[in-house]
Amino acid sequence: MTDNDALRERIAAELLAARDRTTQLTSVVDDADLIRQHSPIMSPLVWDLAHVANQEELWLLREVGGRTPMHPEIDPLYDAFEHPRAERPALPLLAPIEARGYGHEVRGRVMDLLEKERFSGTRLTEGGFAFGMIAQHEQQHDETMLATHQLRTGPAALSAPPPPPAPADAATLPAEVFVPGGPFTMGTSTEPWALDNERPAHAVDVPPFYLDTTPVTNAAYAEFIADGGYDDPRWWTPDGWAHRQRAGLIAPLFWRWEGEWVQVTFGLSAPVIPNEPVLHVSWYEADAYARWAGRRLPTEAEWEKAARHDTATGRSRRFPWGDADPTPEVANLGQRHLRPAPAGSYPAGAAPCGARQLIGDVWEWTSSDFEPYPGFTAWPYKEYSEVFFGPEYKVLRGGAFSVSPVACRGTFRNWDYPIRRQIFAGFRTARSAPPEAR
Ligand code: AVJ
Ligand code: FE
Repeated sequence: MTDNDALRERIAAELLAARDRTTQLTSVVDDADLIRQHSPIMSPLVWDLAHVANQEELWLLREVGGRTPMHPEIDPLYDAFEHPRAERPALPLLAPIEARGYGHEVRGRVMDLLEKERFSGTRLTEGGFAFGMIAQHEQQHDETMLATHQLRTGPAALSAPPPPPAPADAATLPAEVFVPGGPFTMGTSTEPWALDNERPAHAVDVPPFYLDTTPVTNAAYAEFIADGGYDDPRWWTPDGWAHRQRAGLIAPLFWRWEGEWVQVTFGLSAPVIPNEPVLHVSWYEADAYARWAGRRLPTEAEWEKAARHDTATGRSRRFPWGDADPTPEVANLGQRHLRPAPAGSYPAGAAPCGARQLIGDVWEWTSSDFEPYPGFTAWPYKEYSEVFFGPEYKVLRGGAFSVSPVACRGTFRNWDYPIRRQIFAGFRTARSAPPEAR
């Protein structure tokens, strides 16, 4: 088999995996549920369904394949910049059966195109980039659709086996790990399907610091609540406190007090699991917790150094465990389970510094604003990253149980507003090493 044949097979498998997930998420509820808006901050599921097909048509059939538009009149409906999410239910959207048919048509033509693709001559096709970008795009919307499912009320529609129990050593792990100071390589210039905001690779000098070995657990977070953390402005930034007051925050989204903390997960209510990473907290809450704990959120550079820097060789790895793609033994990814695994899980996926679960389980808020790396150029379109750069978005790292492996790596950057809680976000905390530890 030639390298091109292997790439073609990998692409076909990734496109198929994405479509299987999309089909699953849009077939477990009825048409009325697909059309309904479950939250003003989310699109109706039927919008995501046609939007992924429309992006696939735009990038693979039109840009790569040079084909003429199939239905140019629907393009504006599925342009995320023309209509904010709250307006989308009122648009003359394709009905579920039409949206599925459109996706199927596009995919059939893409598979024909892929057969003859040589992956050379243009930057879009080099290494199969545009195909990888579209597989990632559909999987990103599959994650968004999973968040819509979590916001949806009514009988449970999704289920999955629980993650494996915590390994024996989880209870005796050190609370924090040490990451030595010095330069490391952040970002990538070689990962073929890395998106523009992950590029280029560049050296960053990171002073020595300590990082939590695992994400912050529900039990630890419940102590913050019980200690009056939500009522003490000392722990909050001014913006965070104003938001806490305005929004009436008292606990993570989907938590309810019933004599004990109870959490609703995809339509099922159950007591909060103490050793599970906390989920559905805003950046403001994560930041306040860290201050209460006498610590702080890690910067994005600290997070990536902990996850990728191999102190033995000085190289940055693709993932905490090395350069190999994720497997179920090293990380909780891909909606295989519909919740994070207990803190301390996946010893085989630990980073050289000893931190666990940096990839998978929960997205981790960092203290950093979403900004371009030195030497950044927008590619292939400004609306993926560039239009979002600036202080109003905070960076999240590491992916979650909700994220496909194709859209997750040590360099991958996600971002959102500091008030957002429907995303599958938790966090871990850090502290700078005192001078005597340097
Ligand atoms: C990278 C998750 C912030 O959902 O807004 C999907 C991904 N971009 N379609 C988003 C994305 C265009 C993006 N995030
Ligand atoms: Fe999109």
